[in-house]
Amino acid sequence: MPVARPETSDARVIAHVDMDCFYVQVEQRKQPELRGLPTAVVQYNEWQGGALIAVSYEARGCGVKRSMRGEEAKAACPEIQLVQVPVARGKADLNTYRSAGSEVVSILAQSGKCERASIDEVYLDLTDAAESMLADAPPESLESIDEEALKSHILGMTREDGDDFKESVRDWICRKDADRRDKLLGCGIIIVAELRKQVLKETEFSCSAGIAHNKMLAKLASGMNKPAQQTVVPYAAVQELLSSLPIKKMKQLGGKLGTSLQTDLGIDTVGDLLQFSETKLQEHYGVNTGTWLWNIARGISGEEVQGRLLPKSHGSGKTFPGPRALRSLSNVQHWLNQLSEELYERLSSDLEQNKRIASTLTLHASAFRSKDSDSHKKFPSKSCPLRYGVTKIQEDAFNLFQAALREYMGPFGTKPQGNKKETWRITGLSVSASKIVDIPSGTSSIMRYFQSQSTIPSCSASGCPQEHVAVTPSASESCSEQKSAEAAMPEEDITVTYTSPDLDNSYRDSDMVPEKFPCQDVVSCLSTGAMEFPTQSGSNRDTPTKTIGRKTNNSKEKNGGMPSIVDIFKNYSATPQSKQETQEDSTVSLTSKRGNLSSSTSHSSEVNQEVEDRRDTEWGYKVGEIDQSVFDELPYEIQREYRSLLRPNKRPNAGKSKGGDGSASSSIAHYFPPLKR
Ligand code: TTP
Repeated sequence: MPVARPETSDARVIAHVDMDCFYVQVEQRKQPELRGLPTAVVQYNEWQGGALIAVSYEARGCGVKRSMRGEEAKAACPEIQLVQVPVARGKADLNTYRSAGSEVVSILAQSGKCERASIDEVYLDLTDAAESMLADAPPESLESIDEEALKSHILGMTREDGDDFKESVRDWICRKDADRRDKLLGCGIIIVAELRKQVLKETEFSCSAGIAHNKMLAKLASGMNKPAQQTVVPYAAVQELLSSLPIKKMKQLGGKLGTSLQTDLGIDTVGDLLQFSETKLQEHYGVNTGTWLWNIARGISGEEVQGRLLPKSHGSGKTFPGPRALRSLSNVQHWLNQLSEELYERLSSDLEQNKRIASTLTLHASAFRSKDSDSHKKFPSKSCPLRYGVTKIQEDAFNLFQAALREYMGPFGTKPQGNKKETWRITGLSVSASKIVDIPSGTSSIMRYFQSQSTIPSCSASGCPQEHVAVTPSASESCSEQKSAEAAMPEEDITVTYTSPDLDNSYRDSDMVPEKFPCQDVVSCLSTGAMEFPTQSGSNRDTPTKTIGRKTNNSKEKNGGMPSIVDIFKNYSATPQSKQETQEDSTVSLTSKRGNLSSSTSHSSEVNQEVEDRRDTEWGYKVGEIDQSVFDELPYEIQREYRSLLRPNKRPNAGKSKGGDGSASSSIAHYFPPLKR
């Protein structure tokens, strides 16, 4: 079946910037005497000197690898300097690295659209900058070209024997007869070299970069020549680059899909994919994946640079390998408390600094059962609406854990020690917060609003509350189970990277969606809204709930005179108004009430209460101030609802709530919940 092709965008200039041995560089900046010495950062764990998580290039030269432990590294390179990762709450504390990454991002972001892809990786869309340069000061018109640019590796560049490398690069960049795509890349080379020098000067960190016409190719190129170098993929070199590239090296093919391509279709390299027609690939993997595979085999990727400087989710995790595995509920609770504290700290600073709120709390764990034929069964991940407040997060995380444990252990109970046949061990725990959105401008009291939430029912240990509480933007979300096979823990205590096959790819900063996750990755999909949450029996999706914004059909009359957020959006974008009307209507009030919120009490009393409550706490919401990016950042189902408001005729089940229960379709109303007791 033919599918719309993504825009090939081969005249775009995209860079992928990747810091070199990042944690080591951060530690070396702290301790300059370590510069130039073989150095490695080791995990917080003294066993055999701790696992190495970052290795300097000097140490790599002596044969030290990231897969080693401290003692092995010492044996390979006796002069190696081992620096322990900073520690807080008995676990690795990555804050220093996060801030260092932010320093880099703030420099790079000045050059164009910038997407922070992980703790030490950034994508840049430099198309505009390159086009301006080409128009105003093309490379051939420059008196000299910076040395750093002349050191670039240009894939497929031909050189005669004896040609000077830098001269060849200069010629390539300045070719008058080059096509426009190459000319733009030539400008990209100069711009990226300049940026990398600026990063080095201002932060003391070196980085490498890939420059190409799309993100996929730029990412592939950035790792090809490290450290402190840049690699360019001209359009003409794409096929050669891909033809020998092992299929598993391709982003999103490191997991099951890559394995299936190898075993089911006998594909070893990306180039091998070319033998298969689009229809054939679609037959095997479905329409979208088939088309996607067909495209990547040709170096086509329509993925845009997102323009996102802040993380999509926050997470805090720890692993308990080998004998450290947790085996009692009280131990699990202890660690969940630590992790939740850290998570809350980060949520609070995100709220404070960036005016952003997260709405979903997810618990991931890895575990094994002894004396059990099914010992590889995955520990289910669980989510519930996120309630602001450290004790609430702690409570909910523990309840989610217990619900997951019950499911994991099956009908024979969860007693770890009581029944010798059924014991469990937890080898990794993490809590993460996702579905993060900006608070619209003009809502200055919202922080007080979130900080003042107190007596709200939590996810119960039996699973999830029957009636969810509209305390967070997506309180209509039910507790959910994440079945994805890729549902790995975001990993902070990185030892797990080397010990648990479940967790491969889930390294680095847990607040970033790891680049290497396939789309079905939990964190990624939560953040992008791409994941469907399966309904869990007993969740509020099965339970009729009433919500003000939806029940009143968005009408002011029915809503006790108070417009819902749905009305605001509707008026703002769908109904053009005269200037006079716009001015009159452009400021509406959303009411907030400190204290308990419930989404399923009597509607009329809620409305009356709301009217009263407006006197208590309220914030003005200027329609003209709604930042359009708010919509893009909204969870998918809310975007969908919003968009359906813009296209009322196409709105599915207009006037009805999804599934007839009123809960699933109330997302916008829940998103900025009206206040009630
Ligand atoms: P990477 O970018 O994968 O590696 P790197 O920056 O150390 O080295 P390179 O020059 O080859 O890019 O990871 C960035 C940081 O993430 C790294 O410095 C430490 C951390 N990290 C882990 O904590 N665990 C891991 O398993 C990996 C791969 C990285």
